[in-house]
Amino acid sequence: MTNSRIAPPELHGRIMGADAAAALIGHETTVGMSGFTGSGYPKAVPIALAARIEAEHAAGNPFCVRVWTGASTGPELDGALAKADGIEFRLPYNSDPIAREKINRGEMNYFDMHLSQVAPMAWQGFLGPLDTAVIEVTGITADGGLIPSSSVGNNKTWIDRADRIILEVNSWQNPALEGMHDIYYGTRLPPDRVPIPLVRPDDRIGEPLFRCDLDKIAAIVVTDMPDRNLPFTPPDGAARAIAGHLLDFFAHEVAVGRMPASLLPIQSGVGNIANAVLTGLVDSRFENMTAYTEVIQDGMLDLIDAGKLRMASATAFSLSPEAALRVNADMARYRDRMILRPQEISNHPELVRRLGCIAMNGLIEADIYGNVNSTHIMGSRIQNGIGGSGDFARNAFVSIFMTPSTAKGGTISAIVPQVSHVDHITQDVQVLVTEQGLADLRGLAPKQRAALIIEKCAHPDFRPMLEDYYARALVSSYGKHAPSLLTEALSWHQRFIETGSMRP
Ligand code: 0RQ
Repeated sequence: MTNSRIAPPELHGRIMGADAAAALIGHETTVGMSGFTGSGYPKAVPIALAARIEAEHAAGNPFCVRVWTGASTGPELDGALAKADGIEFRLPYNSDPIAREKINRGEMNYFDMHLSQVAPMAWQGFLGPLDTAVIEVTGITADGGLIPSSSVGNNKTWIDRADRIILEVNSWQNPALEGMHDIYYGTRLPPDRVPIPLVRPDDRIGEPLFRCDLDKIAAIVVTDMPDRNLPFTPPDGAARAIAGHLLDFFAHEVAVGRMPASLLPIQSGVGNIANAVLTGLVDSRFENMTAYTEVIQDGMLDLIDAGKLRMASATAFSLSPEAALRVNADMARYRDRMILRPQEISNHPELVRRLGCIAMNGLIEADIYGNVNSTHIMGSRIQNGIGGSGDFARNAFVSIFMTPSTAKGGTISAIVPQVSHVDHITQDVQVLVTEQGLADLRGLAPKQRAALIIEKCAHPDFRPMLEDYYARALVSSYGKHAPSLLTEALSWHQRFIETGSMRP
């Protein structure tokens, strides 16, 4: 079989169907797959593997695999394998609803990690060996380089570490992707680490292709399937209000000379609110902006098209189906404005600190002292995972968290006496924004933070309850540095679990 995207003739004999490729994957082995959000994940082999697992289970045979990826993936990977009860262990991030249910029922082990740390931890070795890499690529060049797809994620590490490689060559991906990527091969483990030579978001420090030992390629599967991301919902009133508060904040930071008129490199987290903020920037006065972030969403395309965003560095696209078609149809033009890098570089703490990123991430709840819970609903049900939010929040020039002030139809306050799970400690949360207002917490002591967060961020329906709690904590708390009534602090969550509402 031949395929114009697979240039080396010696590889043509390894082209096979997805079922034959999936048959190479063994029970209880570890599979490192490509994929970061709904971009660049393998689409045929995981489905074939899920069918094989279902057949094995029907025959009474146990079959499961350990799955490592870049981050979340699409339904053909996480959804199909979780539905087949085929995933025994998963890292480093999940947003698939079927997998989420299995995790929250205690049926799937999930190691939720800082995304910058996945590759270094894989190299440290304690995650165990990597048996098979299943990687989507755009093509294979004559000299054996792999042209990356619409996400880079941990692919470099999986290709280097796996004993055996299965490639999916997806002709849906535009060949003009070649040249957009920057694959850096200079990372080392201590004590051999050296500075990463990136000082501006648009620096290229690596190579456009993955290096690959062709002898390790066991199978090549040819596909023609689109990336699948969920569409963004149009910004609602709350999202527009949050965007408005942030634009005022940026204007203030520029006016007082803390940020240049082009701002600092933007990092924008996942979700509709983050996308709405980017959309808000389209009509702002800021020009010549850059992004140093994890994913390129629809809002960033709008900023590029409006001539506001000079360039965006990320590890993946995270585009709605409509925006993915838009990029795919005009890839050669976008290629000059975007760089996709390994996630250990897109999220690297050294680089985030050096560049001075403006980190903007979503949250589930924040408490009156500014601790943030990004992951666990009512303290124990995981929603997605910490993702890259920790990589950026701790190291940013300014770390912003944003949320509507209520959730679930107003039954839940996003501002609570005490978060039920902590992902980001107060020291990593410098600005908190809801549709009600923005609390600039920089330089404030705990009691000052509490007063400001309640005043600026809480919903008016919940503000009196928070004021009452805080006033009593000021009197009765064991210590008066960060006053807390320990037994009462989490009673709001318990009330929700018991009655379906935090309201009394
Ligand atoms: O659940 O769908 O069942 O109704 O949580 O909430 O409002 O859709 O919010 O899409 O902005 O996601 C923190 C999850 C916010 C996201 C989180 C319920 C709510 C809904 C989702 P339903 P929304 P968003 C990396 C950036 C961690 C990873 C990260 C996230 C569901 O931002 O995963 O930051 N962050 N990566 O109803 C109970 C509350 C709730 C609540 C929301 N207080 N209590 N349920 N929900 N608030 C860096 C990059 O560069 C990408």
